[in-house]
Amino acid sequence: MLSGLKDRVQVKTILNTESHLEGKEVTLAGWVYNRRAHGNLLFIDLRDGTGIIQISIHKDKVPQKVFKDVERVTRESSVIAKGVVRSDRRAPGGYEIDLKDFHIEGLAEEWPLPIDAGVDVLFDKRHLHLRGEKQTLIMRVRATVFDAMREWFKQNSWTEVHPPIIISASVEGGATLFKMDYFGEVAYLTQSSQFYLEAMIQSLEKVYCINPSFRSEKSKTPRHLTEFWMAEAEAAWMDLEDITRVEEQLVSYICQVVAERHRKDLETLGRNPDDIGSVKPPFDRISYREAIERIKKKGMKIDYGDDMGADEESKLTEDLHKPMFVLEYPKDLKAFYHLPKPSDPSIVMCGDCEAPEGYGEIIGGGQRIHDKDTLIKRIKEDKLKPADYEWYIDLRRYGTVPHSGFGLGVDRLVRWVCKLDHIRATIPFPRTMTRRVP
Ligand code: NSS
Repeated sequence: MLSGLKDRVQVKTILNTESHLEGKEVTLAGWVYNRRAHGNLLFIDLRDGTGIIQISIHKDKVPQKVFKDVERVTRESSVIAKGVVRSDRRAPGGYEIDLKDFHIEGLAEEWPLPIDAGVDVLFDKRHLHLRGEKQTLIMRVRATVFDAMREWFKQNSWTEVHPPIIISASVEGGATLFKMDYFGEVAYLTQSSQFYLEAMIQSLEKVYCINPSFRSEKSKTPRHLTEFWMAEAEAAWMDLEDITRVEEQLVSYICQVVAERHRKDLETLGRNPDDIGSVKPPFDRISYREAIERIKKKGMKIDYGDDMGADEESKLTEDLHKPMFVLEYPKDLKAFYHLPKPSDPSIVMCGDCEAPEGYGEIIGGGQRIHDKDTLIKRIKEDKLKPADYEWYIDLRRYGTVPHSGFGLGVDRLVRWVCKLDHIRATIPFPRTMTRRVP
């Protein structure tokens, strides 16, 4: 352990009344979040990895050198502070520290992010911007979303698997593939791990993965990243309704866990935790046809057969309080692998899950084609080469079964849960059409 940090206590422990640290001397290590002066009295808000606490410094009660150091310390300097814990109802967390000793570890240069910094400046300096209170809370909620997903899958006997990121053929159409030189051959970054999950259900039946996915989408919208995180699941012997039930249970579990573990954080972010905590199955299910009718009634110009974009989905979901499924799209709007509806092959057995309050699509999924000849026909209809999908077609040659799956856009879910304007705030270092630094 670093010398001088032997008695270190983290902020969360001090603020927890059950730690009974009142009157005790403690060592804190962290960063200067804020500093204020009232004549002979200085205040520092000290931040560590667990929270923020106020430190008060009386000119008369500390050695001159300590007071001078506090006077010169700058915002975001890293410091070690020793002091006595005092309960104070006026202090933000109910406790504050009376400073005794102070050491500046790294004196920070002038903080380059002014209060009124615009979005571009904040994201140019994202490595620093991430220290903000709101950004920290979002990262905590995001981590809990990942925890909750793994908990739910584990509780329901799904096996986590690890598909490759470097792939050889498109899943969601060639237009959005990131291409790279692979020792003189062509390879791509994965758009979705779906096909690899489909290869693993014959041995494990219910599998999932949580992976980054990549799409070179020229979309400058508040819900598109070029590198985003998808939680994908695939199960043998499940049809569209079975997998839809899986999706609503998973989403509800995530929402309830986040609402329970992050009540205060959500409030700080401007999200009423009860909005999220009340999300429970079943979610409404409507057909694509019905969705188009609803959007039309709300005054937008759209016809049966048109794709729903962000604006249309916003309209469709603006009055909802919990997610809703839109099922059975025309086949021309979806990738080739979706199962055609037996009674009307112009429609496919797919389902998108739409988040409420205008947030729109968070999940795409459905039942897959499990018949070899139908699959080859659909690959050709989409002007793709069956040869590129040889191993995928193979899965239909050896013990094929009806099966279904889905992909949940985790960043989009975090955006909705945290009530954020833009998806870029959900991920530490967003990648968009115009950003790959830092
Ligand atoms: O294209 S999807 O709708 N579906 C698939 O990729 C399937 N192959 C998944 C599967 O069945 N295993 O994408 C799934 C979700 C979609 O609903 C969004 O929530 C999210 O992935 N998604 C994105 N999030 C952020 N940025 C971008 N560009 C993006 N594209 C999809």
